[in-house]
Amino acid sequence: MHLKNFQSPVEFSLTNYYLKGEPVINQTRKTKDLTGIFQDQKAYESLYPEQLIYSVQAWMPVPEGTPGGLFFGVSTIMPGKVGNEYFMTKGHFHSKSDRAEFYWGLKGKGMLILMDLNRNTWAEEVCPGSLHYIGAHIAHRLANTGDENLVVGACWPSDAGHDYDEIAANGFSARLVEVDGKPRLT
Ligand code: PAN
Ligand code: ZN
Repeated sequence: MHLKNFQSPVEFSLTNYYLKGEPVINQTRKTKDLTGIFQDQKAYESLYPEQLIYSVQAWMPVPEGTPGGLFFGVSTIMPGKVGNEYFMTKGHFHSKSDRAEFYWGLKGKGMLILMDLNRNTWAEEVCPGSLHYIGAHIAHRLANTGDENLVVGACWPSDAGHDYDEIAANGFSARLVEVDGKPRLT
């Protein structure tokens, strides 16, 4: 029998919500990377192209596409709006569209916007401790409706992949905008 203590190669900080270790990938999405995502083109163009809108860290312990594995991610969406539309992620279906995902709120306030294949769109409130099951064939996107960073954990299958094309072409059927100081899907 072998009794040995090993340390996991990746750590997740419960104080600053940072993934530390190897291998961890760091991805940033700035204004210039989000062309066509927001409705108000004039407001979009008035933003600084290098402004960070969101970042994603992920631990991918197996190569992308491996059946049976899992990935762990942390998304951080900055507070802000483009016109009256909240800063949000691009949003996607999974390439293997039947692959599900868990999200959970860690910090800040926001909405998880969901859309099925019939283009029905709805949203769930995200806050620290909220848990979200994103079922098969459901497009998903996060929006920050608060005035601090929105931090959300995620776990998804390593063979899910990301299909951005459908959302880039047709968007979601509703947008999350601020009306009278409150978020509303319109
Ligand atoms: C998340 C998302 C992350 C960024 O890790 O990838 O929130 O959103 P976009 O990928 O839409 O830019 C996830 O859902 N992974 O499957
Ligand atoms: Zn996903």
